[in-house]
Amino acid sequence: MALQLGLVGYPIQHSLSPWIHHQFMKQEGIDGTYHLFETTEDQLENTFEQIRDRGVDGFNITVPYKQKIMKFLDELDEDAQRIGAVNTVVHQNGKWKGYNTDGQGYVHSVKRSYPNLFKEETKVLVLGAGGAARGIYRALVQESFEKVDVANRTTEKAKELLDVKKDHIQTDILTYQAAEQQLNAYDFIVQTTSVGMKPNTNDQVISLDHVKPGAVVSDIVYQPLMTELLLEAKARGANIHQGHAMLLYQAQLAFKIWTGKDVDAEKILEQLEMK
Ligand code: SKM
Repeated sequence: MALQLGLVGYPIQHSLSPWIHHQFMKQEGIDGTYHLFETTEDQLENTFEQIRDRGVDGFNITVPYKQKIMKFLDELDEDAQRIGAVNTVVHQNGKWKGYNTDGQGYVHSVKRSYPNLFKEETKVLVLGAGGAARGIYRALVQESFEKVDVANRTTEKAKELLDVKKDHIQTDILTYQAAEQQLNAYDFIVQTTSVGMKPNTNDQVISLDHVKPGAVVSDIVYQPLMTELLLEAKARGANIHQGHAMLLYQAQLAFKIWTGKDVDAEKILEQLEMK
């Protein structure tokens, strides 16, 4: 039987996940399809039923449903439970089990380009507190950093992230305005929201007036690859980290969950960059 995979979210027509997973299937000689299940929130339950009826083997979930999908699942992997957000679901032994591969995929993508960032004294700022932020923050606090701050439009929402914090890590919760003012305190700034994604490519979550030259500014948005935020970062002498590598490595981990196969992701990184 052909493998059936897919993506649930809104909007998702821009997604490069179908391309990535079709490359992985080709590499492994697996016959299959990665569908797009674009859905509004009031149709989410119907979409899940459709996925069940079609005999889908596994799917990814993206904005804005990484938390909302959880109530439809039978089981959660320990890390996904802790994070409180799911981006990968597998159908196994008649049960739907949720995982989160965002954080690990993200950290791997940054380590590849900026291995020297991963030390105690690097001051980290996470922008956003949604589903992707939860996975990324959780992965970052497991690294060697001493301080990982979080800024969000509403600080109430950002405080919810603290339940995945590790004891030895310090985290200040800030508004975006406060973060803008003290931006030169950070060496590594991670943009985790969908602000700036197509079609709203002029949007930018914060201004980088006070960014420290030489800091690394990372954006998980990959459509476009060069967001307004990254353009400003570059113009101000910061280093940039683009979103496509995270997409690739979270997909590699998801593919392993679905098929048990270790695919070679490096092989398609350059092609992905050209997409
Ligand atoms: O977590 C990932 C998701 O698995 C796929 C995706 C996409 O295709 O744009 C984005 C991220 O949310």
